Amino acid sequence: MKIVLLCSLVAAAAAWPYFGDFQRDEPDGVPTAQKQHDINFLLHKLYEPLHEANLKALEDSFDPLAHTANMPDGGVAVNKLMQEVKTQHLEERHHWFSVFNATQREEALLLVKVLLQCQDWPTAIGNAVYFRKMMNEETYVYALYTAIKHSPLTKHVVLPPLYEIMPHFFTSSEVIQQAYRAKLIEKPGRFNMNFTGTQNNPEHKIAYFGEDIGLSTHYINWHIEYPFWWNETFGYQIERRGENYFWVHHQLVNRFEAERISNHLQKIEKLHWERNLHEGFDPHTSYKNGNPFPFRHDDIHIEDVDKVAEVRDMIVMENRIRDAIAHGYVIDKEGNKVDINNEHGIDILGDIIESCVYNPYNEYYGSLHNMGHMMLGHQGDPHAKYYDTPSVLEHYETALRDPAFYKLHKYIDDLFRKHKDHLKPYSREELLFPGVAVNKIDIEGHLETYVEDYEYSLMNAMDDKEEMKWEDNMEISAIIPRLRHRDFSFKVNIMNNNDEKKLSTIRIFAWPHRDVNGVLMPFNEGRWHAIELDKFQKELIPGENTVTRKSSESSVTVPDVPSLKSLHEQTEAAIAGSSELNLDEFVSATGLPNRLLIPKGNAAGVEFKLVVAVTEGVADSVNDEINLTTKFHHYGHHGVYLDKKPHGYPLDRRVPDERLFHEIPNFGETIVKVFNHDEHVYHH
Ligand SMILES: [Cu+2]
Repeated sequence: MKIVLLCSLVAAAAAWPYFGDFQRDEPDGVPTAQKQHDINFLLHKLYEPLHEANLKALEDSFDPLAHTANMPDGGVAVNKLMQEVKTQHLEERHHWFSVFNATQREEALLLVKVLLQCQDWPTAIGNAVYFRKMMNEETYVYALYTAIKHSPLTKHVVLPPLYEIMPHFFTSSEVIQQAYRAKLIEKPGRFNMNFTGTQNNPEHKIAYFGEDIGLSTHYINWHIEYPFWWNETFGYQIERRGENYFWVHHQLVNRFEAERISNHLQKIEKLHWERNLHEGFDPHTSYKNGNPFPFRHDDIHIEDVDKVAEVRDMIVMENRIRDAIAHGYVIDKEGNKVDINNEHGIDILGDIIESCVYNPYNEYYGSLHNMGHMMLGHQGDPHAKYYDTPSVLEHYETALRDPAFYKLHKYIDDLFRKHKDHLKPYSREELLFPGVAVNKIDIEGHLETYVEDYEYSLMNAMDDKEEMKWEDNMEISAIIPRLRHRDFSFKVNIMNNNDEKKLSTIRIFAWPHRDVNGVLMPFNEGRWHAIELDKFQKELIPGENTVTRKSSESSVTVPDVPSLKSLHEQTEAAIAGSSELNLDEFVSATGLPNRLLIPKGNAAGVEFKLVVAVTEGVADSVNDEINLTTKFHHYGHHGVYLDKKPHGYPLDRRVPDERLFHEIPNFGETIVKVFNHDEHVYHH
C-alpha cells in the first residue's frame, strides 16, 4: 500500500496525467490545485481525523524517517521531531498553544524546519499528514501556515482564512453555543454576533476595529511572514524584519488613534509599568476545549507575574533600550558597539524590542514586546489562581481586541519615535525632485465608510463523524458587522518640467487634521501620525501628467481571502476540469484588508490632511519587475521591496520647520473629509 501510493504521487510529480498543458511554475511539477486541495483537507475539521481518503491512506503509510534522503540537513530536523514523538514529549492534543511559550514554540519550529526541508510535494504532504495526527492542533496550524508561507513548493497556495479554520479564536462563546445547539438539533442557522462588552464601555465604540476578523488575519499573516524567531537556518535571510515590525505596529497604533478621533474618544494613554492599567477586558471567547480566555478588571495595579517577569525586569529592559537610543548604539554579544543612528538603526532596534531571543544582542535587552504581551495578558490573574490558559494578548489571532494591546504598542512606538528623532532631518536637497511639481490633488468619488454584514462559516468549530463528507455539513455561520469604504480614486496632477521621462515614486499618506478636542495637529505631530494609503511608481512624461490611482489598487492592502467553502469549490472544480487554479491575488494576505484602507468617518466628516510625495524613482528602485505593478508588496515579499527608502519616508524623520515641506514643489497637500452616514454599527 505504502509503496503503491507513494509511487503514484511521485509519478504525478513527474507528469501529472490529467492536467495537460496546465503546469504552472511549480518547482516540483505538482499542480497548484492538487496542493491547494491537500492543504484545504489538512485544515478542514482540524480537530478531527482527516476526512479525505488519499490523505488518510498516506497518513497510515508514511514514515518520515524513510524520506530524508533529499533533505539538505540530511534529516536532522525529522529525527529530532520523531524523537519527541517517540518519547511522548509533544504537547497533547486539545491543549492550548501560544507562540510566546518557549517550549511550545520550539516544538512548532521543529515542524516548520521539517516541512521546509522537503524538496517535493510527496515528501511535504507525507510529513504534513503524519504530524497532523501526532501534534497539538494549534501548534500544527501555526507551523503549517508558516511553512506554507515560506516554502517554494507552496508559493501559489492560498492560506485559508483562519477565522474559518479555528472559529473559536474569532467567535464569541455565545455564538459558538448557538452553533453547537443548531448542530445537535440538526437545524442550519446563521447567528448574529455582537462585539464584546456593552455600550456602557466607551471602548465599545471602536470594537469594530480591534475585533475585525480581517484585521486580525492581516496581523497573524504578517507575523507568520516575519517571525521574530526567524534566522538563516530556516532557509534564507529576511531583510528589514525589525523595521517591518516597527512599521506594521506603528500603522496599527496610528489607525487606532484615528478611529478614536472619529468616535470622539480621547487618545489612548501609553503604557506605564508603574501606573494603573485603566482599561479592563472581557474577551467573551473560549478555547476549543472550553477553557475561557482570561478576564481583566478595570484600573488594576500592574503586578509581577509568576513564571513570566517582575515589573522591575520590564523597567530594566526599557531603560537599557532607552540608553541604547540615547547613545546611538547597541551592544552585541561580544560587547561591540553597533551604531544605530543611521537608516538601518530602526531594523536593529525593531529586532531588539520585539524579542532578543534569536538575535546577536543576546539577553541583555530582553524581549520587551513579547514579555509585555505576557505581562499584560496575565494581569487579571498574575498568580495563575483561576486560569491556566494564556490571554488574548498571547495569540496573534486575538491580541488586537484588547485595548491593552494599543497601550503597549503606543509605549513601544514612542521608543521608536525617540530613535527616529535622533536622526538628522532630511534636507531640501534630499527631498527635492528637480523639475517635478504636484499641482493638484483630487478625490474622484466619495471618501465614505459604511458598515456591512459579513458571514463566515462555523463548520470547523464543531466535530463530526469521521465518515461525514465536506459537502454534507449543515450551513452554520456567524454574521458580523464590518467596516468598509466606497471605491474612490486619487487623482494627482503632476508637472514634469524636464525634457525627458522620469521614473517617480509616489507615496500617499493621511493624518487627522485635528485631534479629538478640535486642536489642529502641528505638522511634526501629524507626520508621525500619518497613515500610509499607497506607494507606487510611475513614469512621468515631459509636461503635464494626470495620475489616477484607484483605492482598490493600493499596494498597502490585499483583497479579502475567499471563504474556505469557495476555496474548496474552486479547487475541486479546477481538478475536475483539469484547469489551472490561479488564486495568486490572495496568496499574500499580509497587507491590510482593502476595505479598511481609510479610517471610519462620521456624519459631520472627519478632516484629514492628505499628502502626496513624488520623489525620484530610479535611485529608489530595488527590482525592475515590481516597479509598475499594483500588487501588494508594501511590506515586501520574501525580502523584496518596492524601494530602498525607510518605511514612512519622507515623513519618518523629525521636521523642525514645516515650511521646508510647503516649499518643495514635489510635495503636495490638501484637506479631505471622510464621512460615515449610518452610525448604526451594531446588531440589536
Ligand atoms: Cu504586540
